[in-house]
Amino acid sequence: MEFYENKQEPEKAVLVAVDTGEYDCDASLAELEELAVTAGAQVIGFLTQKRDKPDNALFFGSGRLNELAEYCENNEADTVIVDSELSPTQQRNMEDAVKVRVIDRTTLILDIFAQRAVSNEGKLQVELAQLKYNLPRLAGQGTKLSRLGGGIGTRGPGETKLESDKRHIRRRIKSLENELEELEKRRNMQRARREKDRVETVVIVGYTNAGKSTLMNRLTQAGVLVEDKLFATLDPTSRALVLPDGRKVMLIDTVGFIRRLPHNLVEAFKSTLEEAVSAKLILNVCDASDPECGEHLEVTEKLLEELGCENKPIITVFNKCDLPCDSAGLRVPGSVGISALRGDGLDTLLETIAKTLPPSRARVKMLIPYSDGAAAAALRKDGAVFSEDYRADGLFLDVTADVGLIDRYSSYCI
Ligand SMILES: Nc1nc2c(ncn2[C@@H]2O[C@H](COP(=O)(O)OP(=O)(O)OP(=O)(O)O)[C@@H](O)[C@H]2O)c(=O)[nH]1
Ligand SMILES: [Mg+2]
Repeated sequence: MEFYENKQEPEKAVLVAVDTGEYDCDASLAELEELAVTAGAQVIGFLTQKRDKPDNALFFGSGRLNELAEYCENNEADTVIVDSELSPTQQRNMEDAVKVRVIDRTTLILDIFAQRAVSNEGKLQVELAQLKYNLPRLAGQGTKLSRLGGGIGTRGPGETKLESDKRHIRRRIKSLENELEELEKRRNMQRARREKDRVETVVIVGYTNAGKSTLMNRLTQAGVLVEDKLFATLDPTSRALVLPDGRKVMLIDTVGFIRRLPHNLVEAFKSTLEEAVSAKLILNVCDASDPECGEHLEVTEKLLEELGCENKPIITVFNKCDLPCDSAGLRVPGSVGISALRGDGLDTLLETIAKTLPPSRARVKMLIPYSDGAAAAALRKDGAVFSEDYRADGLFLDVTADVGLIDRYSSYCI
């Protein structure tokens, strides 16, 4: 078990990137730094190189790579973290040159997920993603470097340290897939039951650290863990929420998104993300105080599209409005500004949810006084009556009808 224990000293990491001009390299590196710190590293330096694309064999040009090796030696770096996905060859060559462990952005994100997984399903999903990512990268490993023991990228939720035997890994992948399939079946059954009971779901999605869990807690007292760290939430939490029009919905908090989210992770978390797909309404929460807010919204929208949610109603929620915000250029129709921390704007948000959520029906039991013939007539006409009974104190109805109609006669509900 000591394989997973953090060393006393934080790992000293150097962050590196090739600036191809494809995206804002500095912003991406700043995010990589947050990821590295979240994973427990201490960032001691940065090194970038402008190139059309990373070198196929070495990632950097050879001159720059030598500089990196020197920097690592002089500053006693433990790890180099690369802000893109490395091919197995690039990783091997870089490690040979810099003589410390080299990991890429995907491995780093997977490592954070591995540390944060709580539920059984979450752990299985992360382990599956890690094994699938590592499998093609094993050739040539088992060298001195990969035997250095723990550290970022080697932690996993499985029972053993991340395996290095391909045959064993393939077997484990198969068995994880089977287990996850079983869990997904159970999840689908729960969802089917909710749909049968006509419980509508509203899902909170958005970039990591946007304040999704804070909003969830504000609205439902769910007590979800909130942290100023990336990927505090992995497992979905759902709680009942009563809207201003009296409708009861299920609110779901989900795992956060990030740009260039590892594909394996999206795959592995598909069943969790299905919650978003099956929801009636999506709240896309973003951090309005973050200069990258527009980009974050785009990333989330693109991932939602990939999941097949493009035709669902979405409310864009600009959170952290208590902080100085410069999202003036980001006028999104129908959006709402809130501070989940202070509670500002929540009434407007709830009203917007009620307005946007398609009208729904509910099944209720009523006792209607014989004096109110109009109520009985309306419910019989527009609702679906399961059973009725002429009782001493009124007409008993077991009926499914629009919530608006039920609301009108809510005093008769029993
Ligand atoms: N100033 C301010 N801070 C906020 C607000 N809402 C959330 N935060 C802070 O933002 C940080 C992240 O909040 P979370 O609720 O954990 O964010 P999340 O979107 O659930 O993050 P992940 O689960 O990691 O994806 C915490 O430090 C919160 O206290 C807000 O309205 N204003
Ligand atoms: Mg959260």
